[in-house]
This record gives sequence, structure tokens and C-alpha cells, in this order.
Amino acid sequence: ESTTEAKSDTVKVAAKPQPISQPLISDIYTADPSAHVFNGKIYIYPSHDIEAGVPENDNGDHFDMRDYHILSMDSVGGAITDNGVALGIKDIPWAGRQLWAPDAAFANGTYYLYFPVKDKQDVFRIGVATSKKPEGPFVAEKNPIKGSYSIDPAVFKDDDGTFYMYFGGIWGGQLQRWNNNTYDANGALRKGEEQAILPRVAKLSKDMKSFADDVKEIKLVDENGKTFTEAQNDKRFFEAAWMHKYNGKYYFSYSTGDTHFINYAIGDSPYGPFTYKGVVLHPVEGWTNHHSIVEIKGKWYLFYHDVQLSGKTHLRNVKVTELHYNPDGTIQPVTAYVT
Ligand code: FUB
Repeated sequence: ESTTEAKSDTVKVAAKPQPISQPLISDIYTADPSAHVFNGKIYIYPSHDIEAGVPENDNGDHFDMRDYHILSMDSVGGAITDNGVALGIKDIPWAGRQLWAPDAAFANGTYYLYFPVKDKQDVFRIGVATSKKPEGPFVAEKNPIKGSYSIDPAVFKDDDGTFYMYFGGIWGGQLQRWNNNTYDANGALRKGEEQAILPRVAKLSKDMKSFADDVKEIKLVDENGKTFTEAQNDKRFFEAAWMHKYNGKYYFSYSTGDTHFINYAIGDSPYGPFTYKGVVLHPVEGWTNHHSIVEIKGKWYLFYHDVQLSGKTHLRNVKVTELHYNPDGTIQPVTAYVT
């Protein structure tokens, strides 16, 4: 017995996944959005991507940014303002090249902009600049923060008013060159079964321009309390640290870099340990994935970037979408594209 199936000449083409949100701004390229609410208004502190003509490599030399622009808006979904140049590399006395992902904080009646940039010896350090206005312009300190290194500062204010800086990034972010807070130009990436390199935290002094104590490693562990190996590169820390607090717990989130996830881990202290819980954001278009998580008028938002406008990894655009928690405090993972 034979069955004849109707044959159709129509070939079904899978629909291209569509982004769940649109770029917040399209006249400049922006990335690594650190969002904050200051005076009831939303401020986004992003990297300002440019086409610098530097060939792409694993050290990220093609991310050759020269200044920062702060974005602001009254509400999510509202009009966005580009407040112009807030700080240029030429006005940072110790800077060499590559202004990477910044963050900001408010204390002492002053706004502080924290930024990673390579010094004149090509070593990434973290600098600070100040302004009386959240959108700048900012004036840089003459030297980097003493004891700082690597990239991607994220500054978190705890409920008791203490500020902590989370930072670090491997590969081009040079964290592999720092052991016991000491620089080794030949510091190598870890091998598969070795413990993965850990992110860092330092308490900030009251002046917000220096570390109050030694830089510490942050333990990122699995459900059995075990740190990840380098081979577990879909879980281990790569770059893009962020800290937020939800229902009294500390949520440390970060990018896994070469596997492109934003993951999160939960702890009971700002110093950790943080237990891995899962994915916040699945890979986006473009190699890098970098985010911030912030509460705005009782709702939680994930700020992130992709390369929707350019199709090029080093020319990104920032976006925002709402973030949801489950009743047990876990985060509902975001997939930024739908079919
Ligand atoms: O924007 C330059 C670098 O790319 C950032 O510092 C990393 O987090 C990655 O997003």
C-alpha cells in the first residue's frame, strides 16, 4: 500500500527573529549601558562606539573609543536626550587609549563618573571624574584610582550608604595579568581545568575617589559551593559586572564573554560568595553582551545592547526591556529576539 502526500511548491522560509526592543538612540553608537535614576530622571552611562578603523582582534583593539555621552530620559519609552560630550580622552591626563564601559554614582552632592582606560603604558586602570550635574561635563582626576586595574567598573550603593566597586574583565580587559593585586605583564589566561579567574570588589572611601580597603576576589560558586573552572565558560565570569539588590539579597550579574550570556548569582553579602542561579540575557547580535539592571518606579528593567543598527560588533546600540522575577526571587531569562 502506498500513500501519496500532497506536494507543495511553496518553500517555507523560517522567519528572521525580530528584536523585542528598538535602539534608544540611533544618531551615535552606544554600548555597555549603566543606568541610574537621579532626581527622578533616568540617566544612562554608556560607552560611545566609533569606527576608528582599528582591525578586530581578541584583545578588543577595535573598541577604540574616545569620549562619553550621557543619555537621559524622563521615563522608559519617553524621548531620549543625548547630552553631548561629557568627558573626552584628551582631558584625562594619564589616559592612553580605549575608553571602555563606564558607570556613575552620586554622593557628597557630586556625581562621579567611573571609567576604564589604558594608561600610557597600555595597562587598563580605572579613573574617576566629577561633576555637579549627572549629565556632566565631568572633570577627571589627575591619576587613576590607586590600586585599581582592569575594566568595567560597576558602582553599587548599599542600603547603609556604603559604596562598592565591582570590576574586572579577562582577555583584552587584562584581569589575567593581576594576581594578589600585583601586575604581571605575562599573566596568562587559565587553562580548562584550572579555577576560572574571579571578578573583583573594593569598598569605596567616603571621598568616592579611592578604595577604602584592599581589592578582593569575589567567589562565584555553583549550587555545591564550588568555583567554576575555565572550561565552564558558559558560567564563569568574563566581564561586565553589575550589582543590584532585590528583597534583601545581592544579585551579582556578569557576561560570560566568549559564550555571550549575561548570567547572575545571588549572595547575602556585597562581598559574596554568590551562588550561580542562571541566565539573565541570552546572547544578542554581536560578540559582546553587557547590561545593567535597575528599578524604575516599581518596575525592573534590563538595559543592554546589540548591533541592530550596524551589524558590526564594535558599533553597538543600547536598548531596554522590562525584567521579571519569579516568586522565589529567580529572574525570568530574557531572549532579545522572537520568531
Ligand atoms: O565596550 C568595550 C568593552 O566591550 C566593554 O568594556 C566590555 O564589557 C565589552 O562590552
